[in-house]
Amino acid sequence: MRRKMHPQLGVSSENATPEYLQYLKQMNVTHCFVMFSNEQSDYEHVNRILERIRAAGLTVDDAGNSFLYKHLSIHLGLPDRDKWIERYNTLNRILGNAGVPVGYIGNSRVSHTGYFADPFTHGALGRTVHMEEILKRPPVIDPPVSEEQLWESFRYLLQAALPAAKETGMRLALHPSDPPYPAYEGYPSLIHNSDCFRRAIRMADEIEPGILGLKFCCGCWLEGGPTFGDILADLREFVRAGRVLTVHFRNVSSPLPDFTETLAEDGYFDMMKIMRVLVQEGYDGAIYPDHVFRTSPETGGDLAAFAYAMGYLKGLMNAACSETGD
Ligand SMILES: [Mn+2]
Repeated sequence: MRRKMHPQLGVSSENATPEYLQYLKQMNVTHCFVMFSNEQSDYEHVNRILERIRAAGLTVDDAGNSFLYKHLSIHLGLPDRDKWIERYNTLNRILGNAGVPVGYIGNSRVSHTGYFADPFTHGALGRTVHMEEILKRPPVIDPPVSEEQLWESFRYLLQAALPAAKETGMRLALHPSDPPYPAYEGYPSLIHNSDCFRRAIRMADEIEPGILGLKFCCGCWLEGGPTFGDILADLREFVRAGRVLTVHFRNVSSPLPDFTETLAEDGYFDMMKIMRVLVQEGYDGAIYPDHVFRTSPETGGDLAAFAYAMGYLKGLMNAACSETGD
């Protein structure tokens, strides 16, 4: 039997409790990522939390601090960016030295119109995007940043981040812009189609080859639809190139301009096709259900929503493996 991909769920520096770690164990989830808060991103806290998670039998695939790696000063090249890049790199060094093989890099903007119950959510609240509404929003920055300025800021970040990651053998995973629309809220999106990913990899490889990889977010690919790329062909290409560091396994109601996130089983794409590509290509990295509905705390809330999504993901994974005799 070939080594399978491993489903993962998230642990935060706040919820790394014995109860939560046991919940993961009881679902036979053996891998996780860890999100650190600003208060707990120093050497002592990071190592203490990683030890606690590992002592519970979990393997940490990837980790970071979303305040730092998503910092707008870094992405838009604002005057104070060096301070934030330094803090970001310090955390990556701590994580890399602690044996975390994958950190995060840049760009992961996430916007939405709101969380609503609609025919796609079965009464739960689902993340919804109406592009027309988002495009009416005022710019968050003045003067606006051009696409070339954004890419130059990304190159500047890569020049600092890649050598630091290389020191500890860490790789860095880049997520698409969400929604993957070329520009909104006053600045462009770095990754709004699969060619943007190819450009980012070329740029990174000129600085330090092989370190930049992808959070292959099926959700973003499907939000963009054909405008983003051919999800199955792109997935095959990036897996074969060894660039997929984690997969976000998520479905939506339709491509842009309007979508709601759905259960994996009833969005517009057949998620089994994605699973088959991953199994056929021998993908052995992390796979994560990504976003879930907001449901009532009285009936389990996030824990129930993630348990359902994880069970479904594992069912498809095992079905795809049996098809290929794995
Ligand atoms: Mn994602």
